[in-house]
Amino acid sequence: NQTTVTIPSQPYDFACDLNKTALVIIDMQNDFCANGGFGEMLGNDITNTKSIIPTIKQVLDQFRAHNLTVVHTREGHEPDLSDCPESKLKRSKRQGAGIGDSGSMGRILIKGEKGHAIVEELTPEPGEIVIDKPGKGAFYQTNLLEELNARGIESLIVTGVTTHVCVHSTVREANDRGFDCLVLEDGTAAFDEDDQQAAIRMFHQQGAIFGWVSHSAKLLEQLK
Ligand code: TIU
Repeated sequence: NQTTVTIPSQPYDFACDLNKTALVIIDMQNDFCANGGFGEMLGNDITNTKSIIPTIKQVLDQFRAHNLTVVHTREGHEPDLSDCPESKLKRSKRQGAGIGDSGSMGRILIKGEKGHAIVEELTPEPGEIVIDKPGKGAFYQTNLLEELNARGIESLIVTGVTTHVCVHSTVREANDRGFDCLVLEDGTAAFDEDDQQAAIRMFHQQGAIFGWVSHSAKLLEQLK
């Protein structure tokens, strides 16, 4: 039962079998997308990261309607910070509010706290894969590769935040593991528009060096 679709993309059309494709939603957590979260406490403007929630929801709804594979990731650490490298912790503290410190949504980037939770609109449903990751890339110290291999997944449609940090790290890791990645430009965001533009260009330059870039409408056209 093969359902191959072709999605107009940069630098050229992206083709995939939807039954071997997963929607990956990276770190759409309150800490990065909600007022009062870590992102905002660090002085970032969360307008852009918050604005992509409805776009991702539209794509998620279609993946759910077609019973396709969905992966959600969350960046975060154990309450005792045993899975947080000292180097990451030290650098986070230099910004004012650090990992594990208390904020208006509980302890920053700590599992179980409100800030760590995925924004309400995109709450995972039973049967969807939820990956808790201590790093920026979703493959590092997680079972994501095993989960994808178990389902025969070969291609990833990637969304989430932030484009230049966790989305980039994850797409680069996925490339080295043999996955084809399509990034949705309007389904990803960085706090800063220059970072967004640069990150998007880096995916598809040099003949899709890390993958393809398209827009949600072009994907949704194929999921009707
Ligand atoms: N999810 C993710 O991108 N984590 C970050 O720390 N991003 C920043 O842009 N800082």
